[in-house]
Amino acid sequence: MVVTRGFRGRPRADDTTRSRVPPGQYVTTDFPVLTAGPTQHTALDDWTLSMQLAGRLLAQWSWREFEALPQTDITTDIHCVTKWTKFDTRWRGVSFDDLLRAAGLDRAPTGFVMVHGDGGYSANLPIADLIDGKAMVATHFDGLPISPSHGGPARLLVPHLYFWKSAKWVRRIAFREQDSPGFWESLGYHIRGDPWREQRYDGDS
Ligand SMILES: Nc1nc2c(c(=O)[nH]1)N[C@H]1C(S)=C(S)[C@@H](COP(=O)(O)O)O[C@H]1N2
Ligand SMILES: [Mo]
Repeated sequence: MVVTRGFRGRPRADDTTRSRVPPGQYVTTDFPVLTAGPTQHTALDDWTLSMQLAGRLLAQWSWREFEALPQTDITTDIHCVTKWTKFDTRWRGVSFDDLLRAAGLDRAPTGFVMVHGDGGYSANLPIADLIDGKAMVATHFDGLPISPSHGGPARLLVPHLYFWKSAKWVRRIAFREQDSPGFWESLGYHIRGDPWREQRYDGDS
C-alpha cells in the first residue's frame, strides 16, 4: 500500500508554463543522464542505507527493510544547472521525514547533512531543505525501479534545488554541525543551489 502524506513541492502560483521555469532554464521532454564518472551498480543484497552522526551509526536499513518503510508518491518539476528543466516527473520513495522517524529521531540532530553516493559523489544540504515533505530517497521513477544511469536502486530527490543536490546511488547520510561543500560545491558550484534565485556558482547571491 502506498501512503502519500503531504509531500509538498514548491507551491505553484499558477499553472502557466512561464511560472514553472526558473530563470535561465529551458524545458526539455527527455531525461538527460549527467554523471561525473561511471554508472554505479550495487547488488540489492549488498545495498544498505546508513545515517551517521560524527562517525557513529544512527540507523541502517537493508534493501528489504528500506522497502518496508512508508512510501510517498510525488510528481514534481526538476531543474539541472546545465539549464534543462523537466516538468511533472513522477517518483516514489521514502520521504526524509519518514526516514528520520524510522531512525527513531523526532528531529535531525544537526543543521546539515552530507549525502554520499556510491562512486565518491557527495552533496551538502541544510536540514531545512530536506524536511516537511521537501525531499525523499527515491526508488521508483515513472512507475518503474529507477534505472542505474539515473541513480537506481535509490537516489536522493530534492526537487526544489538544482538537480546536482539529488545524489544518485545514495548510501550514506552524515549529519553535520556545519555546512561544508560536497563534490560540485567544492568545484565552484553554489553552496545551496536554489534555481529560483539562480544560485548556480559560488558567489551568486
Ligand atoms: N552519485 C552521483 N549523483 C549525482 C551525480 C553524479 O555524478 N554522481 N550528478 C548530479 C548531477 S550534476 C545531476 S544534474 C543529476 C543528474 O541526474 P540524472 O542523470 O538522473 O539526470 O544527478 C546528480 N547526482
Ligand atoms: Mo547537473
